[in-house]
Amino acid sequence: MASIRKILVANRGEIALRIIRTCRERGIKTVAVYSDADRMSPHVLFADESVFIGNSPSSESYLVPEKIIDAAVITGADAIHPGYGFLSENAGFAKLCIEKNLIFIGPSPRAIELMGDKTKAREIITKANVPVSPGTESDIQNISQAIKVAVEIGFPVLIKAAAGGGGKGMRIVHSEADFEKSVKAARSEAKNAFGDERVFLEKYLEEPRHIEFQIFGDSHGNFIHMYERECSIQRRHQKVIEEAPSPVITEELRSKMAEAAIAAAKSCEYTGAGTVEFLVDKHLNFYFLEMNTRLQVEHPITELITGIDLVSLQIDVAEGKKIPFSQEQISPRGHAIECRVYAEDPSNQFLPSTGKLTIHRIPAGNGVRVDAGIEEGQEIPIYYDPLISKLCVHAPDRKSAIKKMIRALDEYTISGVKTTIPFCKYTLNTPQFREGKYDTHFVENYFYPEKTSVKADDKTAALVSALLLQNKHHIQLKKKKNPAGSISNWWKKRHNQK
Ligand code: MV4
Repeated sequence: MASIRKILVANRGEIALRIIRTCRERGIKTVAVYSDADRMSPHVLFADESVFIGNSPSSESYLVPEKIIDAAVITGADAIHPGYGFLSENAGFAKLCIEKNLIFIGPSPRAIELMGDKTKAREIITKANVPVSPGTESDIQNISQAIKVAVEIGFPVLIKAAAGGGGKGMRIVHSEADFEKSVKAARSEAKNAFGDERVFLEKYLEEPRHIEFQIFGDSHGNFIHMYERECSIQRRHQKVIEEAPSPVITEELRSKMAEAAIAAAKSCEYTGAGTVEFLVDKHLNFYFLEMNTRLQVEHPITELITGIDLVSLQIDVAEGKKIPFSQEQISPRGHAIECRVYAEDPSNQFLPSTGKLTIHRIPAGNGVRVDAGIEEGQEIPIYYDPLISKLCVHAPDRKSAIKKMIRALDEYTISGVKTTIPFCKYTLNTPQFREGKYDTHFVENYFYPEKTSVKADDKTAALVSALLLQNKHHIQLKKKKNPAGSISNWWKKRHNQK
């Protein structure tokens, strides 16, 4: 059993800070890596040591396996935590770590590879008796055969890239007439994006909800789940609001899906933290979508409802320890919501809003957790994901969690860039969200950007609201009819004495 003493964090921003914090608590030393654009970034200052790894574009720094490995070897790290994105789901990188005697904090290269190939994943998942949306058994070899399958399962169908995920190389096809040209378009998009033109076919589910299960495996063959997260509020295949537990699934469905998630994890002898994604239709049928072989952005809401530190458990499992509790000992408590605060303009198609974070005052208080990666005064680098922070709340029930989140969003002051905060406030106030009746098409169906547009620039708006708040207090004080000991009386007395 290896004892990890020093971890290189192969990431940046909030997730690098998140990982370093747990390392601190455990007395594990940390090494940060940074690109040119990140010379002054918080994760660099926060780690015990740091290594410069190259130019700002991630293709020349955070995505170069050799640079990360060299940094780990030079600093004498025993393990590498990849965070999410970048090299976290790169089987070749995980293999390279093992070859260099570094512990990769994540699953085996084989599990990453199996689940990364969506056709292979479909195959082994089907064998494990987990429901998948009906479709082709492997990638499309022959158009007329594929058309047969499409006719059999019925239109609309969805063409997906085998190397895909995140929506690239997908095409919805509504009729036989459009089929061949859609396959061609999807193939060329897939080839461009992944260097792999293989595509396959699935029945297209029209109004699905995206519900995912957090799972964990250890190297002793134990598997547990930590319940689900509802992630249907997305735009451009990027989640913005997540909550746990899901407001729609019944206890019966929850245990069926949990069982399927564990079966998926077992099917690839999964170790470490993983997420099994499902689509759930309006009749509450569920279908395996994909398995993410990493820690997810939205993991804090699972931490909030279970009280488990997922990064710490990842380290335990990477050290070869058994998961130190049983399934029965995990009991979810209350309700958690995450709002992702991106430097993006919701009134302009969620395009990145670049600039300097001139004011960044984060909310606090009972049941509020903010994982931020950028500090006031810092420029938001254009090279990476424009996530400023993840605002999470935890309350005894869903209603109070929504109220708490609205309070926290109101308290959050940002200026210098546009953010997704107005979008989150809007969404939390819609009847669809409040009643928990929303699916993955929420943004296109119910979001009208003009509802959140701010007329004045943000800085002026922040100043005006601060002044209005002050003024409220003045009015209250003046309204009181000379209460004994009031500030004004006290001041007058003092003044007259002089
Ligand atoms: C689907 C689907 C409907 N039916 N598969 C989107 C990203 C990629 N991971 C798979 N995706 C989808 N697969 C079938 N058979 C709809 C989507 C989809 C989606 C899924 C989850 C969350 C948001 C989404 C937005 C558009 C499409």
